[in-house]
Amino acid sequence: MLELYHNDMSTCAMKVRMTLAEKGLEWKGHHLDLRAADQLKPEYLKMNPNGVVPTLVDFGQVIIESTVINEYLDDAFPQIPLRPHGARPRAQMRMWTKKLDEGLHNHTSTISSAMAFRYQFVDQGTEALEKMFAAMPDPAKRERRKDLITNGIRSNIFPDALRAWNKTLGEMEEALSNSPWLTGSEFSLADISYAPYMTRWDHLQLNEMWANRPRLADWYDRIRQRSSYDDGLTKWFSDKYLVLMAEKGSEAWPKIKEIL
Ligand SMILES: N[C@@H](CCC(=O)N[C@@H](CS)C(=O)NCC(=O)O)C(=O)O
Repeated sequence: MLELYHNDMSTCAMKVRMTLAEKGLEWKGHHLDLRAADQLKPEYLKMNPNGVVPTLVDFGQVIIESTVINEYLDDAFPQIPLRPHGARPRAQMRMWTKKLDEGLHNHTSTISSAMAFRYQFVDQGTEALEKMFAAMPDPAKRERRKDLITNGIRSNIFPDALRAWNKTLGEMEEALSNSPWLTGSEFSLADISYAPYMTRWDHLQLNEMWANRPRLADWYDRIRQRSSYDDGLTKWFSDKYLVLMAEKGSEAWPKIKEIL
């Protein structure tokens, strides 16, 4: 039995849920409340020492890291393959997922926290916040979180995060110029991996970032038409988060436009 420790609006959890849905796999979910710091509880840290979601458990075997989990699922359940055929598209697929793991995901957290999620922490009180910071295993991430909660979009790291994503959206537009999917003719884990991030920009009202990128806009439309998108993403959307992101996203847009 597959068990997934996840969160409704987490981009990394969305990636894995969409993969499970594409493969038609049954799974049992354990939902973690990230604002209540469930991910930092000692029991959970034993499985995932990084204190993040998702974590997959397959008959007692613990797998962490969403990219690794997705490739694990593709190895363990090969009936519906999600890695493209051929060495070259497969290498491209890994380049796309590597980019997320080596910086883009952190940039996403920076943008999301600075623009919207920081407001969920503001009313938690100093004591609760200090307790959360103290429990965070990664000191660099702790400092980043403090900075973003305090400074929001005025944080010094915000503009670079935004520009890095804007550049990546340009690269996606380019990659889609000759083929329907990011690595060629086959839908793959690369497309799945970027679907939650486009969704995040959409929720934060950043659609202008693909106003002049028609292939990317079309890719996003086609991604949303897949039933796995409903099962892995839409079904889990939380109204509370959607309202917060839409409201704070619109408010921040003039400043963002200036940075871009
Ligand atoms: N590299 C990890 C990143 C996981 C991650 O950052 N998860 C976020 C949600 S998308 C999380 O659990 N955040 C809670 C926190 O940082 O306290 C992966 O791909 O699984």
